[in-house]
Amino acid sequence: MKICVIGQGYIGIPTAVLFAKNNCQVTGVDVNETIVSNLNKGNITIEEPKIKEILKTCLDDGTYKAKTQPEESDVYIITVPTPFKENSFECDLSYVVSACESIIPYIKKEDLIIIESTIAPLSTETVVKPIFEKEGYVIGEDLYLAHCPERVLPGNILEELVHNSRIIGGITPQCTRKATEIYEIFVEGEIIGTEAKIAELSKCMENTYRDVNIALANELVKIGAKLDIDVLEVIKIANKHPRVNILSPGPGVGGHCIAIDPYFVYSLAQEEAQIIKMARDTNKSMPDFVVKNVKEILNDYKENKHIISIFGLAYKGNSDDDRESPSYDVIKGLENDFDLKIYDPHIKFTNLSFNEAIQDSSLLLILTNHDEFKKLDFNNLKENMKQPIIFDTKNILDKNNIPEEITLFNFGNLPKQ
Ligand code: SAJ
Repeated sequence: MKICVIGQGYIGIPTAVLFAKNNCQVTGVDVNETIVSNLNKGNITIEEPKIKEILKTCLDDGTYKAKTQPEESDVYIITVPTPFKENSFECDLSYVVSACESIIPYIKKEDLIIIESTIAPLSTETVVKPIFEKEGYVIGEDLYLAHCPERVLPGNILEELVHNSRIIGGITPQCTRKATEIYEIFVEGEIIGTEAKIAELSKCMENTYRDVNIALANELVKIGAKLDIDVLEVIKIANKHPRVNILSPGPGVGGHCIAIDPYFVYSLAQEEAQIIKMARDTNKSMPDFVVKNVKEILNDYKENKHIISIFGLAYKGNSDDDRESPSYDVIKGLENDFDLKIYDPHIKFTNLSFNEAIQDSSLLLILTNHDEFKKLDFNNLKENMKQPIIFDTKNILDKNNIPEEITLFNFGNLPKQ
């Protein structure tokens, strides 16, 4: 079985190596020459457990190679990014379209094409299918097409690719059957056959569900600040109910998925998708809310240029991924009034050490839940910060473990508004 995986990013690389590990002959294709040459040397730019070792084995076994051009295969899997268009919120399919066009010279009858990239509902039918029909193929008879959205959590991708359930949305039942056979190669979770448009909307709604739930938690933070109620305690207690699970509030929703996919649904049904849009707006308002509270905490900021230690650029804990990270909006809101020292042990281009980042600082602002930030050296903070104040927007520090001399703010005890 020869498989071409177009797009060697967070999803494309793990998918390619899993097929390669399971005795398929895999070509990982990416337009970026540096990524390709690095992959061929066994170097990986993404931070993901076990991936480097598996890539090395596949390169040694000759089951994986990376190239800048596709080559003739039996299966083509598209794993390229799908951003949204800023002005219309529509799903930008340009990378998917050019990936599909790039395989046209190589495809032949009986081949299978799979779109894994998250796409707006109906895109497989109305945008992708015509690209191949124009070449004279009848989809479902001599070429097979399916949308099989990836649903894995960065940080745990290899594990989830194998064990999560997998949605297989064929354009016809025969397309679904063909794509099912492919994922059976390594998927141990349930394989759910359905239609392409159902797969598309299910995937978008999974991420939308999470966005709406996070927005509810973030809205609750604002309510708590107004009513002077510790909402972190409220969430803890409410979640003891067997059918309640309010997610965690934070400085905003980052990443390339949850902060984007809800717009794909909204753009197609703007009047109907009211809650979806409101949730996006609420989550997008959180960086400003953090900035406003920082200014409350350091309320003499107009007279004194304070140093703030920004802890975390990555959009999620223990990750090196800073795509759509709310930290950038927080930084934008603070940089004119404060001297910012940015510290993130997972992001290579932030080169300050812990000590440099906290020296003479008036506030340590936690924006990412990296494990390193959960075990702070409080003596060091007391000795070297100008004033030992922490604002923990991710609720990773337990107030009961903080020494008396350190002031801790979080979303449960914001300064009086
Ligand atoms: N976040 C909160 N509060 C929470 C949970 C998350 O503020 O309680 C924030 C995080 O800090 C982060 C953002 O949301 O900034 C998203 O992080 P995440 O870890 O929840 O999810 P992603 O974006 O990394 O991955 C999601 C996953 N989708 C769901 O859990 C429904 C993953 O399974 C998808 O495969 C992925 O999107 C994707 O590629 O679509």
